[in-house]
Amino acid sequence: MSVSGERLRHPLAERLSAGFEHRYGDGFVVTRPGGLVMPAEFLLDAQRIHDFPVRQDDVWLATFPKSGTTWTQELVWLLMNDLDFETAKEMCVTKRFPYLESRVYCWRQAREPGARGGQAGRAGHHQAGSGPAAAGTRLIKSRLPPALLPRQLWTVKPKIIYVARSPKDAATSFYYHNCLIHGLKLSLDEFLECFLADCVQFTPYWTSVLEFWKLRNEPNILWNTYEEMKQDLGAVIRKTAAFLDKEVTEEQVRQLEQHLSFSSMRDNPATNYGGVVEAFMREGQVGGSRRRMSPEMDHRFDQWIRDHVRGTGYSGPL
Ligand code: PPS
Repeated sequence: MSVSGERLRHPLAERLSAGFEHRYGDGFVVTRPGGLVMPAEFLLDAQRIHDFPVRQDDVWLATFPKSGTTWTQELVWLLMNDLDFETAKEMCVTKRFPYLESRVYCWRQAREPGARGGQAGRAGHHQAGSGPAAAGTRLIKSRLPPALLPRQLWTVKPKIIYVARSPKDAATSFYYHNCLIHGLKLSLDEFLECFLADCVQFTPYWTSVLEFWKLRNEPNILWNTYEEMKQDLGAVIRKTAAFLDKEVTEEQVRQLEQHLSFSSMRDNPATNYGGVVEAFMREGQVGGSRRRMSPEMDHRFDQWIRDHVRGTGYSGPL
């Protein structure tokens, strides 16, 4: 199937794109298939991603943005690398565990002749993009929904971990991420209004979450949540290790819990994107968003959640 897209023509999408100081000047598109809102540049790469060769021994991580991806990457990388804490602290997580569609975020640099992509883009191409010839288990993260992910995922069936997070917290975290990294100049409520209207990159939120929810009982899929990780990290470590066919002792679980605590990851440049952005690790709380958005927006979010969850049987984080 070929991937295409159409310009997203919505006043809130125009407002959002104008609110970015140094990104998304070309506006947003809605993809077909998938109905995903992405920066227009994504279409230059979408087919290559959809045709990306998958291997049986890959481990994939899929999430909606700001749902605990980095936290899970660090856990999975350590489980797959004999708990090599030393290397984990020396090398940025994005180099160890590349991001499939990273070139979208480095596209402007990448398409200029002779220009070098950003750190994530180089890592993505060097490792995730190196195709079937490269040796060893590949760890690959993506924020794309099933319809846009490499189609071989559904026939080759490697292990896939999905991490869900409450939409209010993910959306609020995404707002601060966009302000910090992409120079967004809107208020939180203005951004959330765009989010609820599916005008923000990587929305609709529900496409990602509900489609993976339906797949959660497949033997090659593990469904985790940010909220579970906050509540009982040890249990998520054990569950994830079992899924990856790795044995961990209780002492190792304790070491992992220590390494993966919010304060350790915040103080660790390899997980806090040290030298690239300030304060990637922002707050690390469950429910913190309700204190930040207005009561009206909180109310609108509740209604929006009810409307989308009704009839789906969804019991993930809300
Ligand atoms: S991204 O950019 O999509 O890859 O972001 P992602 O890693 O998915 O999510 C970032 C949020 O996860 C929080 N985080 C943690 N919380 C608790 N404990 C640990 N160890 C941890 N690691 C990352 C991070 O702070 C972001 O959430 P907010 O709410 O913004 O603090």
